[in-house]
Amino acid sequence: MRGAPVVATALLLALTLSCAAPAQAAVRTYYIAADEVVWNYAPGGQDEIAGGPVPSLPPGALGWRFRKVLYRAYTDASFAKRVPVPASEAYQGLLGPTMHAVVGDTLVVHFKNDSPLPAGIAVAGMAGSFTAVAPGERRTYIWHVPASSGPGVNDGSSIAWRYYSPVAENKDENTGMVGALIVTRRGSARPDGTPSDVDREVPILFAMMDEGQSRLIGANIADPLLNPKHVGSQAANFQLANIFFTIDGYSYGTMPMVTVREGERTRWYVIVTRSGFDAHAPHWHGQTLLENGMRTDAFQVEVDEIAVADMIPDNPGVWLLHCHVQSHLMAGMEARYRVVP
Ligand SMILES: [Cu+2]
Repeated sequence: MRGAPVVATALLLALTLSCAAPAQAAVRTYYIAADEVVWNYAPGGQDEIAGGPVPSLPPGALGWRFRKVLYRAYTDASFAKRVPVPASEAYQGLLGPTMHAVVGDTLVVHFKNDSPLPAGIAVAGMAGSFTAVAPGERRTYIWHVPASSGPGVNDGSSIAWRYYSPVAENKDENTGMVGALIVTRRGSARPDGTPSDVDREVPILFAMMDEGQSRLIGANIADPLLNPKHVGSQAANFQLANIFFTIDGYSYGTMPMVTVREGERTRWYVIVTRSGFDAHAPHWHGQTLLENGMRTDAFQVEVDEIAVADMIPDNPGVWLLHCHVQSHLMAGMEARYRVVP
């Protein structure tokens, strides 16, 4: 009869574990709209790293500005007032608002489609049925966050998933619809869902944006303000000329700087779009990070992957963060971050 003590021990362990659970599962509610905006891949027109104006675009390019559809957070169901983006998060650019959940939570996303295209939200790593939401319509999505969507045994206290629109998936992403959901392990989260062993989270999108594959390419071609040279889709080099290599939608150092403090436990979530055809190689100058438990200052992130890397900045200054794939770097896939003492 060796079963009984084993069962009793298991029960005791289960009771101990459940009593040790520090917080109740929460319902986390977000109001997110798909908004049409005019996006500029190089606002200001200056190469903030090399100096001088950004390089001229090749023949066949429309310009630096394109209509896009971005996810943006609103304060409530009226969708009248946007959640303000603090200056410290201005770098997030075209990346959608970051959502947080803890394993066991329920995530409720009220979605309003203020774009001219059918669109919606799905979350990678999370089961759910999807139907496209027509322009002007709304839908509420509810996801229960299972352990199988949370950190694995070799992960830290949190991981990230992309959320996206799966109507015409790669085209939706090239149109601009992509954001991050961070899922924290139960027992490792603050009340707001952020991991308690991290002081600062920086989700960042390495994106090859292919405007020829945007669902708004027709509208962009037809707009003389955005396409002053009246480039047509049959123009020579059209496809390659309208690809932009960006970090959070910015090229040539035009991304507002990420600012972190010396000693601050900083977690970078490097999200690579799934519609690109190249891996990226983020490289941080000035500090090192731990990625997969290994010390590095650069690593490769494949198409459709998200890498998590932890940095404790110890070297104040303004530093480069760029892609080390040479053709991407030459095309402006570079940004800066600042470490303040
Ligand atoms: Cu790259």
